[in-house]
Amino acid sequence: MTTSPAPLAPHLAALVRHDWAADAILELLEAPLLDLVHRAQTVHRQFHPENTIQLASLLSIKTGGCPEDCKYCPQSAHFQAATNTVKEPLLDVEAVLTAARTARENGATRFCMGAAWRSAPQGNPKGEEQFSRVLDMVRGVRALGLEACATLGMVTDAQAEQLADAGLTAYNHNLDSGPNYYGHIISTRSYQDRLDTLQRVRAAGVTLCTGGIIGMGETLRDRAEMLQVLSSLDPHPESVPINALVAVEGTPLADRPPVDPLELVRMCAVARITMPQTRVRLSAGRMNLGREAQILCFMAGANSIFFGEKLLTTGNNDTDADRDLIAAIGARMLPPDAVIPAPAAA
Ligand code: SAM
Ligand code: DTB
Ligand code: SF4
Repeated sequence: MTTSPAPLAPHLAALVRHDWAADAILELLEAPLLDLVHRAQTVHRQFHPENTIQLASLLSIKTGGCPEDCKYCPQSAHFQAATNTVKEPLLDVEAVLTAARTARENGATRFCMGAAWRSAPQGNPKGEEQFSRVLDMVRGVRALGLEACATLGMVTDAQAEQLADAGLTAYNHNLDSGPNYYGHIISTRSYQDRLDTLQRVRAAGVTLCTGGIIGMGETLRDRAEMLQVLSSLDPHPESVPINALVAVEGTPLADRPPVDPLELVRMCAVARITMPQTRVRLSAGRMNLGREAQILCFMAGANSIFFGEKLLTTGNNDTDADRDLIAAIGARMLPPDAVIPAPAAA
């Protein structure tokens, strides 16, 4: 049975808006940093338990050979000859569940499975077998008491419903950038394709995890426009990953300069202000941040990180260092009983 959340008090409901203008968001992105962080933290404390950080673990369940041409991505077949990515077919269910058990033992409450597909497989016996394997992975991860997230590219209505029936908590499908910059980064699908998939997943009753990447050469306005689109979704995405580009050798964006950590702080803060109830996840690029910059991101409203020494194909922060950081600021990991309940009556 799905339980609807209690209605918000009027003063809080007024903060949850779907009509943010890109200009107003741009003004926030340009505001004095301390004002911005103060405002974001004020919003944060009205909607979220303080000092609590969710750990999400990632696993690449199918690696490389993707037909899309996302210029940042080491898994695109267009650039793979020049990157060091090793292609891996879809993993077995048991291998995935072993990784999920380890993630749970380490304190993760969400387990995210990423596949380098343009769209989830279907339409022939091999595709059907692969998709049903993914459904088994989802059931297995949920049976461990973890939130299950999957990112498989585009899905049909029927696939979204099957994922919901299997108990999938969240579907990750990033908008990556603002609608006007998107075409500079990806040519093999449109922004509208992304929005359509999000709509299908939402209609099936699965929560949305959708965010973007900074540091790809976009302007501040492009970032504002991305946050405008995200905050116009009604309801807001339940989780928004904020990634800084991991500039991978062999990809067209390999030479992009590193993102200034304060830019990530600003993005987290503005995501928090414009989407007060959302889990804001400080995602890729965290290895380039010192402890203080990460703490500023938490001050700004980030309340989740990817935990584990690997993202999909690239490295992530050392797990002991992450545990020490959480302990040093007196925070706690989101407890297992705060896991989002199964979305549909499975
Ligand atoms: N193929 C599926 C898709 O694109 O939705 C799922 C996997 S894809 C690798 C998931 C997300 O990872 C992308 O949407 C992008 O936002 C992020 N990502 C990929 N490579 C990245 C990089 N080098 N730096 C930062 N984020 C990256
Ligand atoms: C998201 O927004 N970031 C994660 C997750 N969702 C799937 C992926 C980051 C990938 C970074 C590059 C890599 O490791 O291949
Ligand atoms: Fe990489 Fe996903 Fe783009 Fe494929 S669709 S190239 S896996 S980001």
